[in-house]
Amino acid sequence: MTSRRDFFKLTGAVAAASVSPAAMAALPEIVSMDTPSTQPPLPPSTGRPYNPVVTLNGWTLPWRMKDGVKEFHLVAEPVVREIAPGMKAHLWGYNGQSPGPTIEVVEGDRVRIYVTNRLPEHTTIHWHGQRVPNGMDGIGGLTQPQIKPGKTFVYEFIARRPGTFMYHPHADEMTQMAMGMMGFWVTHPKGKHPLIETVDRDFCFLLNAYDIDPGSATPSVNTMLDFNLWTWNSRAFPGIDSLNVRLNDRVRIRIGNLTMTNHPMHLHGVEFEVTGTDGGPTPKGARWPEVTTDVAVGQMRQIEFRADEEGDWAFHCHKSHHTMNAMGHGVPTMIGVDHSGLAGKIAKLIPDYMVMGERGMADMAEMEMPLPDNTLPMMTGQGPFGAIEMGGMFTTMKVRRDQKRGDYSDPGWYRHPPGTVAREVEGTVAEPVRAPQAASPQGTPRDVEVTVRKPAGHAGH
Ligand SMILES: [Cu+2]
Repeated sequence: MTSRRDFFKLTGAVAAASVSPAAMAALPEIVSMDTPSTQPPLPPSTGRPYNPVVTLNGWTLPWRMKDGVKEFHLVAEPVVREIAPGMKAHLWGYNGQSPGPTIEVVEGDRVRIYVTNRLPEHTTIHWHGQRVPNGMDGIGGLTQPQIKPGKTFVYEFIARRPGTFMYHPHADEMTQMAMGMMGFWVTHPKGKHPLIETVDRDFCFLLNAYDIDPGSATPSVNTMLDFNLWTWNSRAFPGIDSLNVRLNDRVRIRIGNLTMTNHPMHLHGVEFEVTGTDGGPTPKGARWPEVTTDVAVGQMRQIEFRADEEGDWAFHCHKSHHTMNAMGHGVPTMIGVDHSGLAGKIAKLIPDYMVMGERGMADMAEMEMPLPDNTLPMMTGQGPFGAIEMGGMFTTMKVRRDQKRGDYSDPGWYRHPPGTVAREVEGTVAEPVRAPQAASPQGTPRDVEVTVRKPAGHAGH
């Protein structure tokens, strides 16, 4: 992995009219990120020690210590975010990316966050879940004046409660969250905490969703439910990095949901417990084993487990439409419909015409069909055994015996021990023994054929 220094691009002076160059020089430097790939953890250089988190396809914002206060500088601005290779979205975010950088502090830290607004409209930041003085809660109009374009505001409070939090605007919220304005916040405990375990790896990311028409780059901000890109930290599979861990590591994954629907998050291979929410650590007697936990809108969940099974384990939202990308949601169900003859006739008129979904949709994932510019195939990704047929909120957790402590790099595909992979059975399969069937009133029973017929106009076309 490249060193942090290579990734950090210090940007020039801020064009804020409200702050003089002298005053601006007194603010913390603006640090910006220009890549959507997962950055290595940022160990604390000052203050109390902690085990830093790794933000999936994200990064942690450096701070400076000034007179015992941790100072951060967030810049709200338009950004270009690669959702996955082949598609870039025009979003709004912070410090070069959407979501913005993760902020990591320690319980009891006094923090000062400068917020410079480079958006075309006003904004604020709300510190979701945290104990703050009311005037620091970031609700435009209610607890503070809006931050106008070009202006810089400062927030200051003590991070009183350890836990898993997020930040987002509370100003023109529908637009600004639909455009990607959000970020993660972790407050580490200041010492041994009876309900917060020490873990070897601590991952975090936000669930978000966009409605971006194929061929375009800007989200539709008025969409209420019918989003077509389901993302983790504004990345869709195969753009989401894998979670790479060492065998027997204790792992924590922190997840926050800023979409408009719930996401049942499902991890293969192990059982986990929900050890905390944005409300704080879960009492031990209220924890139970799960393999799926629902993260409702505006909620955060942290799950923990021991990664004691080697392999490449799927980790995804269990809503099957949320593991699909933009292309394909408007396609009618064609299973069982016989296209023979028809395709040839249409192909004479439309050379690229392709029949879709006659035997299910898997054919589409295997033949990489041509797409409009700037969109993603519905089901995609190549694994060691072929097409993975996933998109959206999907990735893998790679558990390896030889992964080094503190090494978050991708170990490649799992090499299964001989005899441990599901395989084809040779030879013919005997017909099952069936109970004798009475002749149907219409005549002799014919071969079962699945035909799906939808009422006319059901697809809404
Ligand atoms: Cu989902």
